[in-house]
Amino acid sequence: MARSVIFLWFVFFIIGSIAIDVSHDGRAITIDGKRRIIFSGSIHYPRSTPEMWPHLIQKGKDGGLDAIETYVFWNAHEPVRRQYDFTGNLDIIKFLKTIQEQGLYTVLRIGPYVCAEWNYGGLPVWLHNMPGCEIRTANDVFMNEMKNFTSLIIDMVKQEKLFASQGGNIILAQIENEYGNVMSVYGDAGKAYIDWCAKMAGSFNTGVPWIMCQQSDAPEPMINTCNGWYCDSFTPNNPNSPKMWTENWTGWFKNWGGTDPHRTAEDVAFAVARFFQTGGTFQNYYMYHGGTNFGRTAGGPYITTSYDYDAPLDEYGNLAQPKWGHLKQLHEVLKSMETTLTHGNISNIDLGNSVTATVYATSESSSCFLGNANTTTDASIGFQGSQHTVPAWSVSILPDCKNEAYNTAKVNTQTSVMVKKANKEEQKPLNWVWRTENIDHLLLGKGHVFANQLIDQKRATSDMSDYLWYMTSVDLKEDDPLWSDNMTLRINGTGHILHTYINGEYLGSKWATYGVFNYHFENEVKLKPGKNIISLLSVTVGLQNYGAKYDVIKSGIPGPVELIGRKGDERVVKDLSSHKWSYRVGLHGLENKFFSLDSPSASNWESNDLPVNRMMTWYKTTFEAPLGTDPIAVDLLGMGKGIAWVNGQSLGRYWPSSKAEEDGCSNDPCDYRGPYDSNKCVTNCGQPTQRWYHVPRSFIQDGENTLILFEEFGGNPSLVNFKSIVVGTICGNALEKKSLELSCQGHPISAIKFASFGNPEGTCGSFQKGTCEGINDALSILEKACVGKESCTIDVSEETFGSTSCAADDPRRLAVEAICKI
Ligand SMILES: *[C@@H]1O[C@H](CO)[C@@H](O)[C@H](O)[C@H]1NC(C)=O
Ligand SMILES: *[C@@H]1O[C@H](CO)[C@@H](O)[C@H](O)[C@H]1NC(C)=O
Ligand SMILES: *[C@@H]1O[C@H](CO)[C@@H](O)[C@H](O)[C@H]1NC(C)=O
Ligand SMILES: *[C@@H]1O[C@H](CO)[C@@H](O)[C@H](O)[C@H]1NC(C)=O
Ligand SMILES: *[C@@H]1O[C@H](CO)[C@@H](O)[C@H](O)[C@H]1NC(C)=O
Ligand SMILES: CC(=O)N[C@H]1CO[C@H](CO)[C@@H](O)[C@@H]1O
Repeated sequence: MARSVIFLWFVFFIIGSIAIDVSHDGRAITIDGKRRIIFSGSIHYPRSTPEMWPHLIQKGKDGGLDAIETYVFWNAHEPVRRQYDFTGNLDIIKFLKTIQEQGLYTVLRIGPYVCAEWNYGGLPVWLHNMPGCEIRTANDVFMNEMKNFTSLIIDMVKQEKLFASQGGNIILAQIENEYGNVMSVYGDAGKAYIDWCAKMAGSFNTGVPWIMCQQSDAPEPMINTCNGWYCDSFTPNNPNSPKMWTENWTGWFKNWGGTDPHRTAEDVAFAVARFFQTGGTFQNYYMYHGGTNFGRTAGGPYITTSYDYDAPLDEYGNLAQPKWGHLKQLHEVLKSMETTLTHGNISNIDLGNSVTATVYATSESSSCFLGNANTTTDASIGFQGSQHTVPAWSVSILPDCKNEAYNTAKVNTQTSVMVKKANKEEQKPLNWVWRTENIDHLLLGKGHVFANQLIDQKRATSDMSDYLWYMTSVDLKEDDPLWSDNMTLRINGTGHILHTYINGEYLGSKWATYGVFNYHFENEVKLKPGKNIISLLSVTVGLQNYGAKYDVIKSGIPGPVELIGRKGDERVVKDLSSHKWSYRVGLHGLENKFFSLDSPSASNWESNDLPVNRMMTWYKTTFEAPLGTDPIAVDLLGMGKGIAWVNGQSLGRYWPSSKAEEDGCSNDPCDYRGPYDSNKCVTNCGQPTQRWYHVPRSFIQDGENTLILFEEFGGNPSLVNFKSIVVGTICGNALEKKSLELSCQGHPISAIKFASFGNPEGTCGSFQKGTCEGINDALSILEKACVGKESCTIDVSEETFGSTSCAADDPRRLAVEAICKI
């Protein structure tokens, strides 16, 4: 017994440490000498929870991914210089091991600049505040810190033997990120910096190739890679580098005031298929699971708390169908062609009107693509003895060059319509208690720090809080040239949000919007003779994460702050910018952890006279969590803007009073044809930008739970409620000869609402019978096969549904709408 245990341990030890050789040639990444097609998907560990990781990664694996890609988030791990946090959802080693346990590879994009709509692009603000530091250029202070953090991560990973060269699963690593987009602004120092990055990365001896994305001059042996919505026309800068796509944007992110972006499954599949048609061999979905910007991690400014990204897995971790399934089928087909795609001779045949055939031929077999990039016209192509219809903006894949195994525009996967389900216990309204955010001493102008200038908010707060008070006083005599009955306070701010108070009275607020860097606050003020106190609360909503020298873009109030007096036509302007200003970082309630259940001041809440629409107010309630395992969201409709916590854990910023722009949505179904951009196929116009906030199951306990809200703008909590997110309806619309899988993702199918085999019309929710139909009763066939089951698979064929009178050239389809039991 003992001996066999030792023996097993020995075998495990040997297997566990067998080095995997990762290299590349001009065609592909090679793993142990074999050229590979690699599908990868981005999942950022801090945007979910350790409890969610195994499920997300499993769903990626089921969807046909070979690898998970993540950035490393420096400012999360080192919030204060040399003080590290690798706990909870920042436990990167645990995340990497979870990927390894599922048998997938990892692509580790260390950056450490990451962009990613992440606060300040992932760089710590203390770095910006270090004397003499210049970020992302040949600057010793910066490079020393970057090297220090990068070495730390590499050491941690090596310690756990996670690089493929050590027997682990990390096959590629990335240094810097999209620097090529901004490098010219940095001049020669930029070039020196990127060369230094390459040299430093090489010096780590990780034994795996390094990549640089969007870096057309990536120095050897770095592989330069492409990011974008399409990368078919990308060519690496070295014939020995394979064609790799590190960011295929599966959708887009959302900003406060913006609409919900959607990128169709057909268009994502088209982009991927074209990439492989044109010689690509490594492809990563950005994002595969977008997730949630918990706490203060959202970048921007003005990136929302939800980072759903319209990715194949939605924010809550559910399969976003049909995207997930349509891509899974694409991966299967391309994988079946791995040998021809990575070894075959490539020949292209231009068929005109933007139609191209591509043949990958080895001596044993060949595989073909028929790509139609024409945005409006379907193509009818006679190719190698058979006839093919290739819809506009689609690619047909013919693994044997004869039979179409997949077309990017023909979706044979179910569509899932998600619903929010109320739970029984929660029908009764929540009981709220409240307390005031105490700002009295700030309205009196009493801060902690003084300066005779306006300080950049990043510098004053080191980004430890969204909130910074700027306070000053103005002594006015009635004979002051400024004095008049009609005075104005004018402030040039970058915000992102400003609340102003004069002599203890609220005066007004102002904020900019996404993509706009400045606002001008201008309000009439009533001043009094003698001392007047001006208190300004400046609030950041995620620091800039992108652009050349994005790091020095000012936050807070750069000034000028001016008082303007008017006497008749005469204007007197008094600039207060270099007055004596006093500062205070943060809020009283945040400092005293009102959101924490074990804070010493946790008991001082009031239950009477619940205020509504009152600024600077804390609210607290208890709730029973919805039972079961379905994901949970809290509806914050009615609230203004603030921060939400469940059982002391931050859900992130909320801002339901921010409405998405009115224009840009259309009632017409989204046309997948033509180049995508983030303004295409948007929804949610005129609605709250984000009304629902993810409450991870792991934040919840059995029995009573606590929700605490800090309301900055003023809101009404009476509508707040919790729901679980489940699949409500599923629709299928599959072509003959395909098999259609229907699944309610963890719940049984309770009824079939519609089923027809033939030429049914309409879309999910409005299917109608067409002019021809199979003679067997499709509805009862589906009922028999599916009702009561969690999933079922239907063979879409005449054998199943009987003969039809459909015209021979009219492709027959099965349309189904089924209801899930929720
Ligand atoms: C990082 O800097 C600290 C000093 O601040 C030093 O002790 C440590 O060795 C450095 N780490 C590396 C990997 O250079
Ligand atoms: C698309 O097809 C139409 C009709 O054949 C043709 O007129 C047009 O030039 C094509 N467009 C492109 C970009 O090839
Ligand atoms: C690929 O092309 C080369 C050069 O034209 C030729 O020598 C080789 O035999 C071809 N291989 C196959 C499998 O067709
Ligand atoms: C104060 O001056 C502004 C700017 O000239 C003007 O628009 C406003 O009507 C004036 N208000 C009063 C009360 O006179
Ligand atoms: C307002 O502040 C921004 C950012 O510092 C600056 O670029 C701009 O010139 C200022 N505007 C005025 C009117 O001073
Ligand atoms: C150039 C650019 O915007 N790059 C970004 C592309 O995609 C995501 C946006 O979601 C960013 O993380 C990239 O850095």
